[in-house]
Amino acid sequence: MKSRPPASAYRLAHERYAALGVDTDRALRLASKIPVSIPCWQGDDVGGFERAGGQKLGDGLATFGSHPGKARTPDELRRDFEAAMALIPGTKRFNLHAIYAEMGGRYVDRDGLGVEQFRGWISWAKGLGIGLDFNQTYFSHARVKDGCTLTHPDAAVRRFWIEHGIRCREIGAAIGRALGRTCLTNLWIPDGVKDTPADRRGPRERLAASLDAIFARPLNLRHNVDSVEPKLFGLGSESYVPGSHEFYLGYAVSRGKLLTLDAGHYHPTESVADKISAILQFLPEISLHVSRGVRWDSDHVVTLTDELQAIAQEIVWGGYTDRVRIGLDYFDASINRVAAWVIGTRNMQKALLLALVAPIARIRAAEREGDLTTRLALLEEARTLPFPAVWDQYCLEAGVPEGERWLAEVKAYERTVLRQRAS
Ligand code: RNT
Ligand code: ZN
Repeated sequence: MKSRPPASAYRLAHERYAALGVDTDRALRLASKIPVSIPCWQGDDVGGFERAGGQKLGDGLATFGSHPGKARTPDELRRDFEAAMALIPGTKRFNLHAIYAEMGGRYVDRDGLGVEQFRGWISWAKGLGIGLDFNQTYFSHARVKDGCTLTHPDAAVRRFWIEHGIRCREIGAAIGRALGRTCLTNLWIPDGVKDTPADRRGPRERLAASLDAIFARPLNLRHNVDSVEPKLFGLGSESYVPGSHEFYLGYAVSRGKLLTLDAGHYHPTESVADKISAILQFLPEISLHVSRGVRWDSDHVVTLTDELQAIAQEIVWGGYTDRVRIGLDYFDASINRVAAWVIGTRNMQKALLLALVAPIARIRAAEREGDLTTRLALLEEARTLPFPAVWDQYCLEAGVPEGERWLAEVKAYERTVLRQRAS
């Protein structure tokens, strides 16, 4: 699709940015190398393929909407993602959950999963030249008891889920080894209670012990790295979540694990962007679930908000691109799911590119000199520099449609593929 020569709009933008000391050609090169991990679960409303027809979503997560054409099989999901990939510039990874196991006609429960159930995904990813990430699935299952898994008072419940945790790390390591790219295996549990608990200590002690059992075996860090994901509250866990931010921050720092900051998991006025440089004083690496919280939901499609821009600025301006594993986390069943992938991921990449072309050297110089007026003035001017021409150039160089031209392709895919799927 490299159909056109660099637009004159880009040449003008290049000059305009150069006047502020910014090299947009360099920014384009850097942006294209920052990987973004795209959630497989946006493609089928977090259903997975454990059983034909998908698993009923539950245990703290919910999707709304019934846009036609959701993927019903791994092949459909792969095909849909390839359609999205063709419209997304930059380096992409695909983020799997354990429920996306391919059973091949023989059901295996979560405590029995192994790499065999993920070979199809591995060879597909290899063919596309992309990396994979992985997640334990601690929801949508009968062994989630009273909304709890690793913190449950019943040792048999905990044992089942500890085994699942162990299996998934090993799958992650096998994925990383096979693809030659480190897999991030991320652990989130829905455990929590609806109303005020009488014991906040017990579940946290059990969680720490369960996690230690899951992580007991050291794995080659070139193959797999583990991350733990805190949450403030969830559906049905409004009053108490043992795996809170403080809990997992302490756990990650003391055990040398990554921490996953999900942008939808905090108080609405709390800035995830601000946490990045704080936590990176004490952890070598973190991972992100870039998301968008709306009232009580934490998983709306990522849009180009100030918060998203602030996150990208912290990563880029802080010099942290190799210490933050950027992943997205959202699921919306009310719009075309391929479009949801494209919109959310392109927004993440726009935010990264925006941060890369900001005249940060000038802004920081002003700050160092105590010229706070110039700092504010330039931060505000940076918002309306001719960024669209730079973004379009980025898309053209990546061979994907610029501007809104991707939408026509998604609409065509909806007509010819998605609407042909019987619901
Ligand atoms: C839930 C967590 C978790 C999930 C995915 C599906 O609140 O954010 O990351 O969204 O694993
Ligand atoms: Zn998340």
